[in-house]
Amino acid sequence: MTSMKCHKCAERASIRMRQHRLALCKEHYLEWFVEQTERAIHKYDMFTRQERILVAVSGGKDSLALWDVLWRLEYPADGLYINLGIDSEEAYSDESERYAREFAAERGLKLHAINVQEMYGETIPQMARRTRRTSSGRVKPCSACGMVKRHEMNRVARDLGYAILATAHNLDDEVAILFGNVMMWQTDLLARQSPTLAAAEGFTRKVKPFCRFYERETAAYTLLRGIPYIEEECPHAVGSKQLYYKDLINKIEEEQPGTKLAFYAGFLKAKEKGAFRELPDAARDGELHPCPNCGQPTTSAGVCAFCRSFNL
Ligand code: Q46
Ligand code: ZN
Ligand code: ZN
Repeated sequence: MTSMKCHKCAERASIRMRQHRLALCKEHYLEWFVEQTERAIHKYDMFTRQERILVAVSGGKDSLALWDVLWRLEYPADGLYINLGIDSEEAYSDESERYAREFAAERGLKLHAINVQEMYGETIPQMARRTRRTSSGRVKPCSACGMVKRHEMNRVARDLGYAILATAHNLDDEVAILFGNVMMWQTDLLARQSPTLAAAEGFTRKVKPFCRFYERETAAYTLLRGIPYIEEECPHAVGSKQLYYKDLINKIEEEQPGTKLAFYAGFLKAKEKGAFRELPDAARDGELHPCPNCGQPTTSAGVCAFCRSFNL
């Protein structure tokens, strides 16, 4: 917080954003944040008010902020919560579900809640252990977790007829992903990293309306709106590459405010000009075809990785 004045009304500013050379009071910040979201929705052709949206909510600050903004903008957005069965001292998964449910109930919004253990007989850490996703004796459930979340989000969106799947990735997330993709020159992933990923071959359109917000901006929104959320991070995030990249990039941002946005916006501009195009099917690892068990698109021979992991 700062003693600067709001650029719009001369009240005391609640937040100063060096990267935008902007300081705003609470009221004008909340207004600005909603306007900026609406701008991103239009700029990247994400969706219209005629399309049904499914928001992936984790109970954390970003996803609840996204659902709140879409609700205030009167978009028809329902929520999807996936209980992964991740335990910790604070019972991470059950607690985060409670925040998601309370948020929905307070606003009269529809929340679809899924429990992975109830549906597939195992929690994510149990499945990761059984399929030997470990490193130096410790379970590393993140790859399994990512796969299950992608599978379930797509399944629910398709089964229930949602045109859009919205996730709350912010600029810090996107920049960390971009940095990782560039470090490994994963050109196929660079081709697909985008604020709007068109629907294709059994996949719902995926959008990231918060992709231009710094993490501290989404945090400030949630705080100033007084939205209760789970503050605890998933215990498995500790030591992840993503967090390591975020720390590195934050150090650069401190020295040179605006670096994150410039890095990401420059990437999107390069893509607009034709960089990192998606390869035609024939040049990929394998052609996409529906999994014979669950019907979702896969490039694996036989059943998809999700069905294989759960022995379905
Ligand atoms: S929830 Fe799942 Fe994350 Fe936890 S197990 Fe890893 S991927 S860290 S976003
Ligand atoms: Zn103001
Ligand atoms: Zn399958």
